[in-house]
Parts: sequence; structure tokens; C-alpha cells
Amino acid sequence: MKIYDGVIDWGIKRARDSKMIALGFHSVIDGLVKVDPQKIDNLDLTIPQELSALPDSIKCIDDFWKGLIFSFVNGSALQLMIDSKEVYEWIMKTFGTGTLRLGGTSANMAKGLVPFPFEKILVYVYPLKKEIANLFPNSKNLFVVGKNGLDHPINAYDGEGVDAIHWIFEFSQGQSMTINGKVYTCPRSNRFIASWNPINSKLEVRDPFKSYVIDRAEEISHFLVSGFHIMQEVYPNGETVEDRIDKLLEFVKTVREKNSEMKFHLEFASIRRDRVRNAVEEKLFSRFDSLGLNEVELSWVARDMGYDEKDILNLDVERISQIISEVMRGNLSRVHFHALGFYLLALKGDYDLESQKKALAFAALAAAQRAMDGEINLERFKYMLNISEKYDYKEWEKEGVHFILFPTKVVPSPKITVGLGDTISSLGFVLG
Ligand code: 8BR
Repeated sequence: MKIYDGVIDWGIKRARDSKMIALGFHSVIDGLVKVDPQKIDNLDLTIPQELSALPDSIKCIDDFWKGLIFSFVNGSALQLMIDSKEVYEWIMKTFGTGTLRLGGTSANMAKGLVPFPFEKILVYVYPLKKEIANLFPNSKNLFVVGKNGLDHPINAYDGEGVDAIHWIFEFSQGQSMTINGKVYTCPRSNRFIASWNPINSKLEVRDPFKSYVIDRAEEISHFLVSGFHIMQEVYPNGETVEDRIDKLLEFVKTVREKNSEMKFHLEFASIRRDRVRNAVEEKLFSRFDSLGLNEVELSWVARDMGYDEKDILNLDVERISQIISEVMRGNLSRVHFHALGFYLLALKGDYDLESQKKALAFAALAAAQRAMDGEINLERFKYMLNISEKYDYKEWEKEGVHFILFPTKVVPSPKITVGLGDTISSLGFVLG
């Protein structure tokens, strides 16, 4: 079976025939800072020996250093939320914003979808300041809701400033730093991410986006929701993550009442806080149509359900499909799991299997091409067809769930890998 045959033309036509696609609620500025260890030499700190000894968020300057040093010394990626305005101001004063880049799941998805002939990609950006507006691609099919309705972010921004930022502190293998008089060398190039985003950590759906989507629900076919990974368990005003998720559900319900055909996708991302993850699993899985996640994220879901996470991380397909089946006990009818080398798609009910498969193939070509070149270029998709797949295609049915194991194209030395999961999930969902 030739699973990639005719897929490029099919995807382009499918995109052309699309309606409006909405993306919320996580668009942010990434600030890239290349760490110069000479400048932060001779810190007087005790280095946390294990991950469990780290603070689960940054509440003081010492917490910030602990996170950064842990990442530096171990060469392992780490992301922590900043919970204190004083620390945010101190980082801004000490390091500045760094090099600004567009980030956040929704903005990444927007960037990955606008090169295709979709009619309208509507993205939620709050606060929409000049700095973030300027980072969006200059595409005719990209929109935010501004004061005068749909507009490109650059025509709709309101004021200037960097109110929300995800700092990415990058270090290189071989750099060294002196801590408590001892010299440490970074074993592997890596990054430490410190995120300041109190405005969006409540996952609030604000006007004018909110009323626009409710009023124009008929025009929207797909809605992709993300941003749970920056939520807090309890907010300073006493609200909890469960309260906030209930509010989101009210919005989803209102929109569904206006357009029962609209499909909702939940992009999981790295939700590290247990209570937040549990709230998403318990309250949202059964209320969305589609779910997208990678092996690390599914391993957490498995652990929350009482299974051994290692089976998932080792890509044991039988165990992966078992966990997915359990997750699909509610109304969730589509799960797109992605790993390096294959996707596993699970479907329940009324889906057009041919479209779903072609959408996976198109997503795989897009991910490979983006990995190879750094950004989407439709002209170069055809070259990805020559890469051979390492897994065998497989399709089966178990307990009412249809599974498709879909072999993907893997680029040997990728230029980028950040944001690939967002490209894969969003294309698979909107084209399928
Ligand atoms: P996340 O962003 O959710 O981690 O997903 C990353 C996905 O990108 C992987 O699951 C894999 O499918 C894809 N990917 C990676 Br990582 N490296 C790739 C490569 N070199 N070529 C093609 N796809 C890749």
C-alpha cells in the first residue's frame, strides 16, 4: 500500500476547501538568552542533586538559580513557571528580554498552518502588544479579533511592552561555571526555560475574541485548545485550576450550542503540575473530540491511571493503545499519538478513514520538511517522499476503537525540533 501517494495535492485542495480554524489560548514571546557563564561565575549556592529537590515553580531569585544551575550541570532541559513579579523584574533587569521569537502552542500552530491555503486561521493573542504582533508571519490568512473585527495582528495591537515572556536560557556543551568555589562543566548543550505569564495562566477567554467566536461559531469548523501547561493549581485570589477549567468548559458548551458541527481538539503539552494534569484528564478528556500528545505526555497520563510509564516511553504499542482505549471511554473519539518514527491514531465512530490517513501523511511530510529546513516550504515537500519509513503500516480494531499505526518520515539531522509536535497535531486534526 502506498500511503503517501497523491497526498501533497490532496492536502492543498483540502486546505483550500476549509472554513475558519480557531487556535487558543497560548501565544507568547520567547526570549532567547545565550548564557555567558563568565558573568555568573562564583555563585554561592547549594546545587539540587535531583529533580525532586527542585522547587516546582520560581518564587524567589534562589529558585531561579537552582533551576538554571540544575539544567546547566546535568545538561537536561527544564521548564519552571515564575510565580513572583519581583523575580520577573529582576530577570528583566539582569538579562533583558534576549532575542524575541514567537512562541506558545497556539502561535506555533498558526505559524505552521498559514503557509497552506486555509481560508482563515484565527489565533488568540492576549495581551496583543506591538512586540508580539510584530513576530507573527505576514500572511493574508492569519487573523486576530481586534476592535474592528478580524485583522492581522500588526493592524490590531494595543500598546507596547513585553508583559508575558518565556525566557529560554541556552547553554553549550563545555561551558564552565564556578559554584561555591568548584568548577562545573556543562555536559550537553541544553536549555532552561523560565516562564512569566500570570495573565494567561488562568486560561481566560477574553473579549473581543470570546464574543466573536460565539457570534460567528457557524463559520468555524475546528477549534484547537492548548495552554494548560502554564496553569497553576491554586491562584492568588483563591480560585483553583478546577474552577478555571469549569469556566473554559462553559465557553466550549456555549460555542457547541451555536455550532454542534464544530470539532474541538485538546493539545496536551507538558503539564508538570499533578493537580492541573488530573483536572485536564478528568474534566476535559471526555468533553473534547480530539486529543494530541507525545510519548512523554502519554506516559504521565498512564502513570496517573496507575500504569508503569516506562512501557509508554519504550514505545510499547500494545500498552500505548491500551491506555488510549481507556482514555477514550468518554466522548473523546480521536487520539493522535506522535513519536519519532510513527504516529498512532485511534478513532471511534463516524470518521472518514481515508481522509484521516492522508491527513497523517501530510502532517508527517510537513514535520519532516520543517525539521530539515527550519520552516515550512510546500515546494520542498516532494523531497521528503524519498525518505524511507522505519516502521510497518498497521491497522486494527479493538473494543470498538480503530487503530492506525502510521510510519512517518524521519530527517537524519534536523535543523529544528521545537514546535514539530504542534505542526503534526494541528495538520492531522484540521485536514482529517
Ligand atoms: P513534540 O514537539 O510534541 O515533542 O513532538 C516532536 C515530534 O516531532 C516527534 O514526535 C516526532 O514525530 C517529530 N520529529 C522529531 Br522530535 N525529530 C524529527 C525529525 N528529525 N524528522 C521528522 N520528525 C521529527
